[in-house]
Amino acid sequence: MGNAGRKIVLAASTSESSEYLRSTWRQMLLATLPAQYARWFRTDWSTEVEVEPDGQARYVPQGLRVIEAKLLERFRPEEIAVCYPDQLPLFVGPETRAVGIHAHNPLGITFATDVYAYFYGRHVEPINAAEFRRLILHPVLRQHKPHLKLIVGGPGAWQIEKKGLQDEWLVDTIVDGEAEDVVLELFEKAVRGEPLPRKVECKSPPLESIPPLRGRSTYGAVEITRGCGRGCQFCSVALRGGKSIPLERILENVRVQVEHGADAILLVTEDLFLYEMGPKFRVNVPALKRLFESVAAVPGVKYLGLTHGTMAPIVVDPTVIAELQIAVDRSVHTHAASTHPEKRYQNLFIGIETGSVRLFRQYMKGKGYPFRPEQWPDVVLKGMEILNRHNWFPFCTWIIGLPGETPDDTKQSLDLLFALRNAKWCVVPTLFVPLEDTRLERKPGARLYDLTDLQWEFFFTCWRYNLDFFRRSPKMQWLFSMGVPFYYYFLGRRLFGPAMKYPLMRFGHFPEWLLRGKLYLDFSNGHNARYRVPDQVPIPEAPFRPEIPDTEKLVSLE
Ligand code: B12
Ligand code: SF4
Repeated sequence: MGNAGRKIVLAASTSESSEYLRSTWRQMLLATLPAQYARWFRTDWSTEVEVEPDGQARYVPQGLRVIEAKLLERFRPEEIAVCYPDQLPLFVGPETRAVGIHAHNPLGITFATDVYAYFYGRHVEPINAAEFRRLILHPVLRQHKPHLKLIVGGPGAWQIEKKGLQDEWLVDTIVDGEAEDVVLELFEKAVRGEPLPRKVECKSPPLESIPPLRGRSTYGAVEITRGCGRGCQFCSVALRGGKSIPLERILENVRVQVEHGADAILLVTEDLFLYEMGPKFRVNVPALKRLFESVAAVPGVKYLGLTHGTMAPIVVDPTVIAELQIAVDRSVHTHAASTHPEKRYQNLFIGIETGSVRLFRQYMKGKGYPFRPEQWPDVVLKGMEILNRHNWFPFCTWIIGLPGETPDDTKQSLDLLFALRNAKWCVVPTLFVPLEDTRLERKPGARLYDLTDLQWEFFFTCWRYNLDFFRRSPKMQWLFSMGVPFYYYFLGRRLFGPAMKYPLMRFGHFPEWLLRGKLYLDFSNGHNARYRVPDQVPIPEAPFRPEIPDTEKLVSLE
């Protein structure tokens, strides 16, 4: 090929492609750790990726593989290359007409991301933002820009427009949403050198438009469902048309992953329990079991990983977790608290988002369906008990600062958090971010600098739990405890004021007698617990019908 370059080059940043230790949560850290101090955190692995002998990427995020597969319907394989930033000079040359870039979270401004980088100062950016910049500003793209079009797509592409960087970064087109039905026309135009629209808004494609994968995706990611239908107002995928991918297609995609060297498969979904579900979100246990067993049976598959799920289906039909035992047997994760003979546990990302019944009713009541909003705390507690009993230790997100959150709402979240103090889980507090294309897009985002003392207490109580549950050595706890006063007096107080002081002390394991009266939760003499795990959560006889924005596009509730 020499230096003539390929007609079409597709690229993703290394930090969004890396599958270090097959650990999804480690990659999530890259969205939060500050680039400037990356060496302190020993995150050299953030850019650890594997390159094929011809210089192409061994694995990239699944969304980019879908684009590659789509383009291969019209272009020859020799006309397309998929690579990481460092290999761009091998493929971008005088013949290149289009460069397509995947953006998962390019500026780190979605939820749970810049929050943590901000702890080191206002202008510190997360690692994946720095890595994306390294990709989009690569000198070879600038050198050949006069004859090529730069097209950016992916779930985080909106961030470039939001930050007004489209022109500075010379991006011709931002593709917003699922691109199957627009990508061929767009790239063909680019190849012909025709002008492109600045922005393309996509509609959910029919199932037939989603092509089988042709290459390996990061973590061996393979979609099993797309879309959701529960309609949470802060969520950008709430409006994606809901569909289950047919089992044969899933298995075909799994086989492609293995052929390209993957031994782990990540089953990608917005909600695991939507897979082949029945009417009214009824869980289809036999279909899920068949899916897991068939994927695990593909020769070469050693590990199974999962992305997202919701609590309500687990409480409606707890047998689903017991029936999916294979998910634990084939998990890559281990923890001393697991009762599995090999100490394995399975992970599922679950959005709890709030303990306030009022906020739950206002913004996300479909998440708890068929339970009523006032049953949400019980659903969370019961769901967690069922999960933990079967060695599923979920990673849960919780949103601080939803629009209109009052001190009473925060107290309700703290009460629910307190009731979960002995759970086996990880809880990630995030700040509300008004995502584009959501019903809350015009609401103000929450800011770390404005957190109340109750919100700080919530934030650091979460991290105290995580530290206690995941700390592998007493030395680590000791280091954190020592670091707390240093951080507070040298940086924290200056950046965020005194509201964080006592919550931070709880995080640092200061004695409870010092904190009594200063914080809402009292860990020493038994906080007056508002919630306990219920024996059962009754399913309402006449479940309410959540208001969902555009029912036609979504999974049917009837
Ligand atoms: C798997 C996954 C992960 C995995 C693996 C990610 C990876 N690097 O491969 C893990 C767990 C590591 C992860 C991490 C994070 N994730 Co994530 N992740 C997902 C998930 C569940 C599936 C992604 C996927 O494969 N989808 C299927 C493919 C086909 O869809 P797609 O990627 O959107 O691709 C389509 C279009 O975007 C477009 N497209 C994609 N690429 C390109 C390129 C071009 C050139 C074009 C034209 C079009 C195009 O066409 C594709 C086909 O329709 C999605 C939710 C979802 N269901 O999409 C969240 C999601 C993308 N993640 C999200 C977030 C917030 C994160 C984190 C920032 C979380 C955090 N706070 O720590 C981190 C960031 C990681 C990092 N390094 O920066 C958000 C993005 C929100 C937003 N709109 O900004 C989502 C939407 C989840 C959500 N419910 O909100 N994630
Ligand atoms: S349950 Fe809510 S937050 Fe989760 S994917 Fe569905 S709409 Fe989004």
